[in-house]
Amino acid sequence: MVKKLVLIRHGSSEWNEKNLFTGWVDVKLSETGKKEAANAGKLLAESGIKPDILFTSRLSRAIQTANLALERADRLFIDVERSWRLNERHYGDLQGKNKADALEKFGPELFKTYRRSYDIPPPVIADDSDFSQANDERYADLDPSALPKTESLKLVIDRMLPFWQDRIAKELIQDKTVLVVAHGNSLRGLYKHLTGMSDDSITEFNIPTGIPLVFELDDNLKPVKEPYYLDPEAAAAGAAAVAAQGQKK
Ligand code: DG2
Repeated sequence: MVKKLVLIRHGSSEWNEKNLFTGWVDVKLSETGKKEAANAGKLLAESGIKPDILFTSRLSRAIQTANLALERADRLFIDVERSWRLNERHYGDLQGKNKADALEKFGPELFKTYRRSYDIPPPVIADDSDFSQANDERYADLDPSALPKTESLKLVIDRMLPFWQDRIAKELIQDKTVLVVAHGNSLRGLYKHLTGMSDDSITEFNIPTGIPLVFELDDNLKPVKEPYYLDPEAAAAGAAAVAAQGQKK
């Protein structure tokens, strides 16, 4: 039996709209983002895909998106698990900074390296920064050495894989339809893992907000066909807008 995995990047957040690097900073959905989240639920319902279990990060923008989408799809009853391992990439010292300002400061090459290179993280964030998670109660259960101060995409994949293997893959193997609501970069990491996309190609790959991306997987959790968006046109426009971030204030 083909297994179904649906990935949704949360709807547009207040900081996406202000063009700020967000990472682990816990911002809420914007009004547009709430609409995108409900629309994701509508697309799911229209597709006939019925998630049995939801996995989200511990960040509000993903949780809000999942709730609004499942409400619209009339599936608020399904089981839910949240994990810091699905959190967005920790953006280090860039958290809270404007993307256009960063582009100006670093120049296009270093800006792209920090945003999209596979294994080069941005500078670390200081514990006393307003945007640090060093004393954030929601991570009090983590070993302090596991709490990131910056991350590359590679480091995101490293910390995500144990949760993929222990929890998400386990449910898929039992033929559950799985919904994962997370973030631009944590989902890029999962996409890379599932498709085997190269370190180079992933630098050009962007995920739009609020559009379900469906994987159909075989018994070994390998894609049986290209993953597809439930609204391909909107997804292409959304991905292009993400790629262009930094060019506007
Ligand atoms: C964005 C991604 O994460 O930004 O951390 O700023 O998906 O949680 O809004 P999200 C952030 P880019 O890597 O696309 O700049």
